[in-house]
Amino acid sequence: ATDQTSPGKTHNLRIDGSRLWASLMETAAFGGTPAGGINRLTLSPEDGQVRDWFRAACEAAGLEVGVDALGTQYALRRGRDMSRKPIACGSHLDTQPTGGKFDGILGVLAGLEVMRSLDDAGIETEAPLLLVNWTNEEGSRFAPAMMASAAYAGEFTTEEILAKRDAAGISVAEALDAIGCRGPEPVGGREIGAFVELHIEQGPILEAEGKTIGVVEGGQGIAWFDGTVTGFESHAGTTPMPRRRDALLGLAELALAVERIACAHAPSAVATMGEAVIGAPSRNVVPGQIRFTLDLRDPRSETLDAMETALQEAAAEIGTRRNLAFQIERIWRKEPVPFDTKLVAAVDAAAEALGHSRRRIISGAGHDACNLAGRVPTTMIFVPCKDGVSHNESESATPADCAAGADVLLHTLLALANA
Ligand code: HGY
Ligand code: MN
Ligand code: MN
Ligand code: MN
Repeated sequence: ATDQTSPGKTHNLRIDGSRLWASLMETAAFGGTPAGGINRLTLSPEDGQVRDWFRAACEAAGLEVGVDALGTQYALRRGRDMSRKPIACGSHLDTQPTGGKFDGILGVLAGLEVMRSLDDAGIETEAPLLLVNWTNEEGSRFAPAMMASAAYAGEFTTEEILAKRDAAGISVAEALDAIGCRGPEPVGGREIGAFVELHIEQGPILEAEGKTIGVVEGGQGIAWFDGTVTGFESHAGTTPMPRRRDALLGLAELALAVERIACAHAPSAVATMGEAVIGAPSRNVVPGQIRFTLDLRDPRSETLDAMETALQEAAAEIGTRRNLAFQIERIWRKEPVPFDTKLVAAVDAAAEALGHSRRRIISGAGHDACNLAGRVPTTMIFVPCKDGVSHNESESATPADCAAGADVLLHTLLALANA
């Protein structure tokens, strides 16, 4: 390759937006749903299919693909100076059960498109580049979310993660082996010089303000809880209302209390009771036990603390009044994380040079970048999604915005790799 690393030579380089869009639409078939969404839970057969597609596409683009003990895929593009740590990009290929075509996979396929475009232009970077598919970002099947990147960052041991089980009792180890994607590399074994993740915003701000690029300054804090509320099963026809210990009514009161707790810290705090499963449900039995989950978020740690205290107090008050037993345990907490200011500036400069409207923003969603930031210089790039909707089958984005995000990714990576 001719010496194409000098900035002037790459200034006008752009990714191939239609090739990126074609890859997004092609991979949407893996776990595609009749409503046009994607149901591709981590380590499901559909996840296995998209991983195979991804490996083949990386190899076709001349990348060297490695896999670690949690199935995370690393695709390396060699640079002129292989003594330097690679500049990485990527995201995740797994989705929520009611997922869409862009959450996670846009960051992975935009990274692939960057590699393809550099190849087409015969450009060699100084530092190597690395494209990563992190296992189980969504946390829907196996908690916590952003699991493999958390292990990479040293927050969990590989053994701890392999032992985690889903609702059907299947362990991460068994699920990895079921689709044959447990790799030989140790988790965290690869050095990364910097990590830049492109992602849809999954919120309404960029679209509402007519901005193309979100220059992400950090991620908010997250706290996850597992809870049970225990009352007493009894006959639907013969149990007078005042004598009932109805677990569902208690949980309903708690759900409304949690909404009030979040609104007390408006506009930033959010709270979600995303799962509630009645044990032994029956139309003519007063519910006696319910298992539920809670997800609390805010950009400030102190607010998360205050929300957790208020939650426990509300549960105690409802439990006493309704003669119910609440058991609520925090199973995961991710502190608010600031991204690397130099990298944030590099994204800003790339978006400016490309002439894209932009604004600084904090991520409401958790991302693998939020874990990487604990170990390597990290930042993110956002593009809008329609109506700010995500974790919904109707999730959508435009070809132009996806291409704009990928171009900002391309030029941010070039700036970092040739610095
Ligand atoms: O929950 C999250 O924020 C992430 O998108 N899984
Ligand atoms: Mn995501
Ligand atoms: Mn998601
Ligand atoms: Mn995420």
